[in-house]
Amino acid sequence: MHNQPRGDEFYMARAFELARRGRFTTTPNPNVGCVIVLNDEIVGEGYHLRAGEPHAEVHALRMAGDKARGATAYVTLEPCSHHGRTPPCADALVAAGVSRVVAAMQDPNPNVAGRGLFKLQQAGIDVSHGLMMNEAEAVNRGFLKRMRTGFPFVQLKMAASLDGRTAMASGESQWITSAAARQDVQRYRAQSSAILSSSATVLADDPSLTVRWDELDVTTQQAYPRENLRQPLRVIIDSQNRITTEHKLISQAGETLLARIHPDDLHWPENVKQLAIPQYGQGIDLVVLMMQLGKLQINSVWVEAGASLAGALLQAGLVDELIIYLAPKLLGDAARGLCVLPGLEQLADAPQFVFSEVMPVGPDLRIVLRNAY
Ligand code: AOF
Ligand code: ZN
Repeated sequence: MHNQPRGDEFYMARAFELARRGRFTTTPNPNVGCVIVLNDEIVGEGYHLRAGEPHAEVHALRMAGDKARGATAYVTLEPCSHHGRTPPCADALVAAGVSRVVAAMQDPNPNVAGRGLFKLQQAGIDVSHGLMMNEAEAVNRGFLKRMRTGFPFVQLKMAASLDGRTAMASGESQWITSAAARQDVQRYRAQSSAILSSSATVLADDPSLTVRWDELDVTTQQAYPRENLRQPLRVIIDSQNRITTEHKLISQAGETLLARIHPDDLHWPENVKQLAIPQYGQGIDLVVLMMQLGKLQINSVWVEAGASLAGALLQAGLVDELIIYLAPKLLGDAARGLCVLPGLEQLADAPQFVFSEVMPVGPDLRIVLRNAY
């Protein structure tokens, strides 16, 4: 038991803990958590697990029952005001007789955008927002970017030697980084709405580009029961129609999207779709691709590709975050470099980043960087 009343931040922190439980499954919806507190006691808790299923507030209200009357609801995102796949949470909070609502941030979804808070206020509820906003931004980077800009949040993953090389001159490249780094990649894949790669990578390595539950680390497995496993959309840039039904990823669980200049009329399995994207230079227009993925409600894109696509995405200004696994090896200057940046001649034009995290992962280092602007 406790004597001192616990502050708003304590309960909001709990709501964020709950929200994060949805991180593998809520896409295209955001991660949301809700805590209902009466007389300094938590009487209801909930989080959003999957689109189409109840929102966080509904779970928390169900648990609170009659104790919601006169209580305070802490929500990590403004309660919704619209009829989507589910009815408005603002109405449910009003009906339950909640007397105060604290939202970490407003929901930029144009269907909501302040109307949820307004509805609550109109019903005489004491409403505030703007608590732990850094957390609120961090937990839904993809959803928030898509709602604000129409574009998904893009993470570019690369693996390199200490001298920034990715493969020997011969092309030999498998397993530059450790098994621990590959396990870490599985966790990132599991949190992404989509995995993006190129036909060059598919032709070279024939990857599955799936999340394999058995390969997740134990902590992630505990947070993400096998029966909830979701396969991110696989997006393959295939401007020359080189992918065939023989490639491994085509027969994997989940959906595959082939981004092509000229879709063909061959008979593809029902979970494989083609998306027509205009040509730009040697390939497809990557900006249009990202915009189209946003329209398909893709919140976040995890890129695993070679030096050409990596460079092209960087030069198009489409990368929000770089994740580099650095192996403690030297491959020498004949080995292949991390990314192709055609036309880059002056240092002043070099893409620039800010380190945001450095973390040992097994024998390797994981370095996370964000854009300098
Ligand atoms: C909330 N609580 O737990 C979530 C919210 O189609 P629907 O009904 O699932 O609505 C999805 C939208 O609702 C989503 O885009 C976002 O604006 C909001 N998500 N809102 O009050 C929740 N997941
Ligand atoms: Zn809602």
